[in-house]
Amino acid sequence: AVYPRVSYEARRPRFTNAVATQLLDLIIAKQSNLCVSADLTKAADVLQLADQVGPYICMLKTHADIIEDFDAKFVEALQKLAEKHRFMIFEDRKFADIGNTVQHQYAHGVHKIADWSHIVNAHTLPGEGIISGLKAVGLPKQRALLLLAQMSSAGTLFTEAYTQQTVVLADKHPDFVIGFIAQRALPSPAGNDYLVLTPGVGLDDKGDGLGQQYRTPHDVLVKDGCDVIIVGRGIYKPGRDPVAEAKRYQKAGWDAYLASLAA
Ligand code: S5P
Repeated sequence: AVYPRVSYEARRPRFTNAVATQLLDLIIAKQSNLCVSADLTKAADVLQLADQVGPYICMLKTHADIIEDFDAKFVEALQKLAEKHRFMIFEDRKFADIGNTVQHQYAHGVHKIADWSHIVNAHTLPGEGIISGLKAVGLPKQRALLLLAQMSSAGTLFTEAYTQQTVVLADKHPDFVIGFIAQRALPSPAGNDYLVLTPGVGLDDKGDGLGQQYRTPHDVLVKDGCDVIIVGRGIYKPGRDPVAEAKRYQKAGWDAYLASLAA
């Protein structure tokens, strides 16, 4: 394989951040590298989906700012489901401002993301301050950060140099940055290990008419060495059975992981 696969077990001791080791433990215990993206606009619908797919996932990804009736009760219910089914919560906030501003966006406002989301993500466009700012809020609460190093959409402005610079920025904060949102494995010049979470995964569709591009679990795990597949509409699109689809993607993701180990 182009990207030699090391097992989740063997990589676990390489991480110092508790969220990363917890996530790897869940992946191994549940045999699931599936993150479901619950992009629904009603709190009850997000909670229902989380309860349905919970047994089959390692992580649930949210967009808190699209939930019309977001409140503290929703957060409490989501946390209960995360404990019941044992999955991590990833608020896909994609911070992109200066350090001081993202600190407020992370800790305060309506969503108080740092209080409930194990993992958040950020663009590196503003420079290192965005990581330092988020880390000052998140690390004391035992949280973790993913950096956007690539995107799945057509015509992204990400360049190879930007992607590489993002890895270099991660290498300055390996205690808080546990990985990337990217489309392939990204080796670190400093020798750190990072988890690569990959959106734009679908078994039935090629795109969505708005630039999203889908590849299969096999493509991203075997060919491109990624670690976690992020699947949204492939699982909850109207007409699809979320439980059946979650099981299907869990199996596809795990089979691809096993295939990549053997490759
Ligand atoms: O490059 C990216 C990064 C992200 S986080 N491409 C993406 O699609 N995402 C997110 O993954 C996006 O915001 C959405 O929540 C999810 C993909 O959803 P799907 O329905 O297309 O599977």
